[in-house]
Amino acid sequence: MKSVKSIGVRTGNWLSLRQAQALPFGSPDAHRGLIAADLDSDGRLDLVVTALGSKAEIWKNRAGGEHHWIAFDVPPGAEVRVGAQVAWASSTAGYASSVLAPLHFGLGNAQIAPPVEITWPDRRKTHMTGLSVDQVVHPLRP
Ligand SMILES: [Ca+2]
Repeated sequence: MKSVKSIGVRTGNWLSLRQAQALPFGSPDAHRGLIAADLDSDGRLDLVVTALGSKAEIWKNRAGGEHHWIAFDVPPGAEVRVGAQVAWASSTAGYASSVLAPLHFGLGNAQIAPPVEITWPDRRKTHMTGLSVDQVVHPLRP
């Protein structure tokens, strides 16, 4: 039997199940696993979720706006800093969840990505500046 009492929303607040039913996610479920990835290469992260006793679901991100992004195709163990944002390439992201490469960074209205620092698994570093937005970067190891 599924038991869902609340749901987390983007603002970091929790909604009651009754409030959550008004959101455009369909019926509430006891979701456990999650993968965030840009499945259709439109620059918006989509979600694949699993639920107890149910089939996996794909939640396509249909958010509007003209926000920019940049992504880096790096191996597990690499760390990427884009301005003040940092992300680590890993194949796991918590209980029953995973991460798909590339690492994705939101850039808001920026027309050029902030300075980038990549720390490779062997601790060598690569620095990049002036990168165009809305692209997947395939950096070469030093
Ligand atoms: Ca997408």
